[in-house]
Amino acid sequence: MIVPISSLGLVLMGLTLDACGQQSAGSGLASVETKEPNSPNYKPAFAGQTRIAGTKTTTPYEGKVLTEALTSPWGITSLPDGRLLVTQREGSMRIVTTAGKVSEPITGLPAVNSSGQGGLLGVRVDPDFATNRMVYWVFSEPRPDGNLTAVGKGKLSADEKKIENAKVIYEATPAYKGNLHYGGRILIDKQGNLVISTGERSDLVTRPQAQSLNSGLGKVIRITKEGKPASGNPFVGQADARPELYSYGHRNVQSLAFHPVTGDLWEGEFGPRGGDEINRIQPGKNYGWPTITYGIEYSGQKVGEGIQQKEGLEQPVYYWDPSVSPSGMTFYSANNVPEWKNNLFIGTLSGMHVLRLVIENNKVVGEERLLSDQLQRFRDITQGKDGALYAITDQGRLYRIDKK
Ligand SMILES: [Ca+2]
Repeated sequence: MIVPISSLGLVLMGLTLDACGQQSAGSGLASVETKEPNSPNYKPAFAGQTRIAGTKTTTPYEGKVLTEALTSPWGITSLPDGRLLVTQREGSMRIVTTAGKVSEPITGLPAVNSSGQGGLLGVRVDPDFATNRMVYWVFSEPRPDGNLTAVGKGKLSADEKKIENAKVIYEATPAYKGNLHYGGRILIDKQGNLVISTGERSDLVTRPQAQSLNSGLGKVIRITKEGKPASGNPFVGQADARPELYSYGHRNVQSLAFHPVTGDLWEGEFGPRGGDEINRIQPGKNYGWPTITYGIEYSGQKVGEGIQQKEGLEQPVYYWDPSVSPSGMTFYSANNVPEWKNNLFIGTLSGMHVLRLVIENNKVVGEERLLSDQLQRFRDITQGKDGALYAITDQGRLYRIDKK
């Protein structure tokens, strides 16, 4: 099924002159957000931190559904041959071709707790996968005292039917009896370390641990492929701090991506009612939750003191109110659609679109919402070996998003 997105009307809008009469690719249109904020009294820390000007892709492109046969897919990544490895939340993986052919479930993974937001989550393959066939994944691990975000690794068998010698290499303790806010993304950095995101488990009782350097909750974590703290981590040698921590003060991090030019680590996390954020992560820094936030409690109450800025706490590069629920994200580094180069693409859940952010000098200068007409909860997105974007949805679809 082919869903045409671009039209002549959109092309013309993309060339609209802004109020100053200057043609601008990123600042010519009204903000894509038209709904009232939950917190109209919360003011951004700097111009352009929210509700930036809209932008429109002028290159004709399409979002094509390749399959609808996936079951709650959560993470997607490319294999060296261009096929896609996809996790399913219930605890299995599938290999999908770019023609949409779906393999039988790959078994052999450790048990997952798939209640609530838990299950088999993010996935990456080793940079040397072609020779070692190693796979790394994040999951919610059942434990006698609750459950927690954990990291596993194992070898994809030659027949691609199972993961062999699966091993749990890291556990973001403490465990907790809940089923929300596991984080769950994973990247492999240039040094070959695993960069993992966790969540603060949502409840008021665990939330303060996002600020604790002696807890795995609400963090970005950087470990070796053996699960040990990576060398160069910011808190190595500091008393009462865990050496595997990379940044802290996070709520529930389902977005991680490296910028293709600067190499910086970018992160996205859910706020409560409003306050979803994009951050540029620097090692050792405190990203504020729950001390500062642009969101409010689901009840409508303020969070903590109800402050949005504080000395020593990092401001998000960008935030949304109301929420869009940013999940998986990727920077676009291909040439298929030149105007997308180095843009950030984010799958949104409650927003039900693929979000495109144009970023210049570490600031957001334009926002676009793609595939809104599909009414899908976009869980993760990755760039394929062919330079197309591939996105999975909670409803079980895999999309290819590319030039027509
Ligand atoms: Ca924050």
